[in-house]
Amino acid sequence: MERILITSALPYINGVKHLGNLIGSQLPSDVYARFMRSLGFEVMFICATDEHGTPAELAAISKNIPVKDFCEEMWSLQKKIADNFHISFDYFGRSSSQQNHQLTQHFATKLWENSFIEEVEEKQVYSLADNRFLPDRYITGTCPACGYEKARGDQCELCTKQLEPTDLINPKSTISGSQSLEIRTTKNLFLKQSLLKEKLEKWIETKEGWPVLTKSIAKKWLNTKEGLKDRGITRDLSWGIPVKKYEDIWPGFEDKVFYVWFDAPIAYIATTKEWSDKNKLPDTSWKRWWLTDEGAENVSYVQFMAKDNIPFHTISFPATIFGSGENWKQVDFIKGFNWLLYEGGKFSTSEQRGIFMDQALDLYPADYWRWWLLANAPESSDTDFTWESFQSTINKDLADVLGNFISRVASFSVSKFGNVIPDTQIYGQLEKETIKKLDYHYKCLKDLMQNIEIRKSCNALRSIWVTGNEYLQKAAPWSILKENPERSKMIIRFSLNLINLYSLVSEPFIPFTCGKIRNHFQFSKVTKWPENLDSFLNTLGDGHKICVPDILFQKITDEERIRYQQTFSGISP
Ligand code: B3M
Ligand code: ZN
Repeated sequence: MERILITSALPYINGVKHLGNLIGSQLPSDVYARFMRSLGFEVMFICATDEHGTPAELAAISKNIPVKDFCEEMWSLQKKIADNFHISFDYFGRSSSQQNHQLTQHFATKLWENSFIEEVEEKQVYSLADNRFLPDRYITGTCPACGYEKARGDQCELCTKQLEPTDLINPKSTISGSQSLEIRTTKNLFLKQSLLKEKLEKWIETKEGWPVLTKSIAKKWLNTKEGLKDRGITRDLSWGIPVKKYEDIWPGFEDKVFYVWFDAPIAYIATTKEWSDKNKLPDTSWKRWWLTDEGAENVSYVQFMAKDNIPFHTISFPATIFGSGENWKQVDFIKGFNWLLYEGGKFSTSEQRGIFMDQALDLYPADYWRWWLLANAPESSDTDFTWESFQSTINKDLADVLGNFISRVASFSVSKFGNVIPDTQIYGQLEKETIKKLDYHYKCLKDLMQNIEIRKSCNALRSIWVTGNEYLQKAAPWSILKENPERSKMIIRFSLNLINLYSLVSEPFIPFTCGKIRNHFQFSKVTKWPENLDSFLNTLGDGHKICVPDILFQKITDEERIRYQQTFSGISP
């Protein structure tokens, strides 16, 4: 049987991520991993912090601690937050691991041996005050085209013109503000991905089922000069994976490290090795996921990411793998996401606009956020988080539909029949019709999840919940209690079986609540989703204990909504 390898784009280390980052990769990949596990697939779900590069160095400098310590701290924090959101990684590693050092250097060597790397002399901006080369986006100045004074060295944000740092008028370092900049010559290693154009093109052509968003971005990059330009894969920095190990091949690179986007995707593989090493497993256990001659030919590999990461995953990383000439597993399916906006604008770290993952958990349980984000996942276009939408979605879907059903069934049952379900008659016509409807939505849910259609899956799941409410309303066990107590009990038995079903099929989306429900009602452990709802909905019978659970979902009040709207609107710039 096929095995499923899932990677979530690696969150950058420089700070706590916001809700837009969460729905862009970690959360949808978690739902998919949980779903595939519940179909019985063997799943490997991998993520790690992306730790190298200038932003990490600068964040550490601003906190006045060594970058190594900063990363260590941030890794623990990011891991803790992911755990609190119930993201079920099989392993959450670090791109700075020894495993990634070795593997990145291994790939570079292979690429060199296969003539896909060359040394290139370049002119770059050096800041005397900062004592370092400045990446393009750390240089600001006046845009020669429109006169905007805060244009960055790679692009003017106002008129969107692509720039070279040397185009800027009055350039200065964004780090120190210093204007003592000079142009120095430096040499870097370049990956000659243009040589792999045909191979990449053919490979992408075979990906018929890729989402439109993924494929259109990949094609755009393949077919523009810019896209397949040979890329510098080393930098003049101290924090990163050193190139110097290969000084016999690359003299003069002693003070350079690999570019963060070169080593980050390699960390998907290295993190799986980290998992295997941590668990003291033999190398075969990670290789069977990643090498097609060691078992990975039976792996289906799915990546999750926000749209700005797609070019690196459809062009640069596949080029690295092809260029190595080795049998590494290439991705089979890329699920890309558009942006999540916050109340009509951008999430902004610097302006403290929007909600960050740690803050979110201080306000409401993880499942509230999970449900809203998944039900509104920015799949076909950008979507907007608004407090109004959050309040109404949670209050309606979770409190009124799901939560209310469960508490009504449990309270009625306990108050009329005591703490166990007594022997009841077999299901009647209405129950059979309800099973039919449920079956339809259940099949939709499974199909949609197989295709990783997150929003539509949420709709299907919601329909399953709604079907239960409609059933209960129609069956009205309270109104027939006197004249037909047996039927009333049967309705409750059926409803209790529905709760069992809900807690199973909602698990990928709201796992914490589902765990709570299963515990509370002492539902036995089901590891696999049922083939057939008919028999599953007959699982619980006489003698099954029930008691009334605490309120599962507190409603969000208008007062809360208004208060939080203000709190998170950001500081005025
Ligand atoms: N670190 C995501 C970002 O910060 C980036 C993903 C790397 S995946 C190999 O935009
Ligand atoms: Zn401009």
